[in-house]
Amino acid sequence: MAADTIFALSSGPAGQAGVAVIRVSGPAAGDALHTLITAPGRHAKMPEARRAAVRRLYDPVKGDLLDEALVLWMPGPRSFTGEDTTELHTHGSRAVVGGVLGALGTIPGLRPAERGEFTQRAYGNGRMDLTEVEGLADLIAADTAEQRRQALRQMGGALKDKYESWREELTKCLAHTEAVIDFGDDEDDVDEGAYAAIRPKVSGLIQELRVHLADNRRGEIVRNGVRVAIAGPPNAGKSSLLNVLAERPAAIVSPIAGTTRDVVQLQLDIAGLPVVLSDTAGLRAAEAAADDVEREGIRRAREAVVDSQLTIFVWDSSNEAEGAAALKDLQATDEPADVGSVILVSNKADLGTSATQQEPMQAMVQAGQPVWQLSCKTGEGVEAFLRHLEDEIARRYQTQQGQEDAPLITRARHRHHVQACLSALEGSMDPSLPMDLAAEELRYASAELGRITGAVDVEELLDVIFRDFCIGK
Ligand SMILES: Nc1nc2c(ncn2[C@@H]2O[C@H](COP(=O)(O)OP(=O)(O)OP(=O)(O)O)[C@@H](O)[C@H]2O)c(=O)[nH]1
Ligand SMILES: [Mg+2]
Repeated sequence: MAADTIFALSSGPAGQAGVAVIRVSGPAAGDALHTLITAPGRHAKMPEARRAAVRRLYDPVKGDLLDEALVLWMPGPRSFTGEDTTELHTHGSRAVVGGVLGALGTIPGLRPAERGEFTQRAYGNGRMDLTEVEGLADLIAADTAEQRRQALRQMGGALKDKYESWREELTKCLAHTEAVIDFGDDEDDVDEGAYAAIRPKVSGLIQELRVHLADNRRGEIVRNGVRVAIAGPPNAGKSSLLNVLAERPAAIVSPIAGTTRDVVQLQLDIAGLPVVLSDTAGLRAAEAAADDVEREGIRRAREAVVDSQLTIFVWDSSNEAEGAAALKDLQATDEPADVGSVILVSNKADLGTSATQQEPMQAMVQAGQPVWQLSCKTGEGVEAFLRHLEDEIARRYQTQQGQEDAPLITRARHRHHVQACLSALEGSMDPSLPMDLAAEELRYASAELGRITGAVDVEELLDVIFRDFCIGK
């Protein structure tokens, strides 16, 4: 256990809330509580462990009354950090919070906590593994319902359980190979025979890892946001559509073709998922662009499309030929947009209906893609399009029924180690490999899983992970 006792304001900034929560953790947490609740010249009784109690708090140096607060005394190891912990639910004003923090600072053995230090202690005391710590960080940062669901799953140990069960399985396999290596005789067929016994287990694991990796990066996308780009020829009404989605004039709209140049980005909550929506410069041939600035805008627009999970392709229904040329051009870029990831929008329906006679729209329509006829000006068709966009995002990224418990990879870090584990497992299956080398591969595979949960050397990682936290967590 850490020698010093730390304290911090764990709720938001002081002065903006009815209640503030101040946390104290470490060996002196009990004494600190006792000191604060003791009125000058009187004796105080500690509250019962894990029972909320109302107490007056006093400044131990000046004897001033600081607040009347709800206090909690949670002796370790049954606390968040695993250490003795005191929690003070005070009134939220600056004067109260400042007074209590100041008073705590005068108590010997106490010091203010660093960023993420409470959680780091929880991890250090084995209360959480690294994936649970990451889940907690995600929960604190969650903006949308799906992010919350995913973070709660991970914080509850769903990923940890998966990786630990795989590691246990590998440990059993290793025990088997080691027994054979230690006690087997020198005949050649011993190697192969012994490995044959665990071969089905390893190949089962390989299968599970492959399924785990083939997740379309859903967990990472839920965590970082679904990127949706609005693209199309100039003047089609892309910025108008962004404004409709944002419900405010976020981007400049004008009848001049080539108005938008920079990528205009905003965050939305669609179907409980964080969506990063980008409005982009109108796509037209480089020669047709007004100047270098517009050309750079077009380059960025293409980049935004390639980087996005979903593209809303917008054209002016009274000028379908221009839309067709831009779409064809976009599909011809190095990484052609996957047809299923494009939503076709024929805007300015008030000016006439798009017949979608042009290639490549026609081909997409024939392949079953709907075309959303709408008008940003009159609002017709907008409702139906919005509902479709929402359904599409929900279908791809919301947790579906029956998947509630399947933990997803939420960070590139996990993917890296799972991938390395898989490679090692595949390596161990090589029939020409002698038993001791196959065992070495299994050991390596197991260590890769241990790196995800923190069971195996991760010192250099800890700073990066805990830096994400705020002070007081
Ligand atoms: N009649 C009609 N005009 C529209 C509609 N939507 C947008 N406009 C007009 O079309 C013009 C271009 O709209 P923007 O939203 O700026 O188009 P854009 O695609 O962002 O254009 P660039 O940024 O230049 O590529 C503006 O004058 C809009 O008012 C619509 O549904 N019907
Ligand atoms: Mg625009």
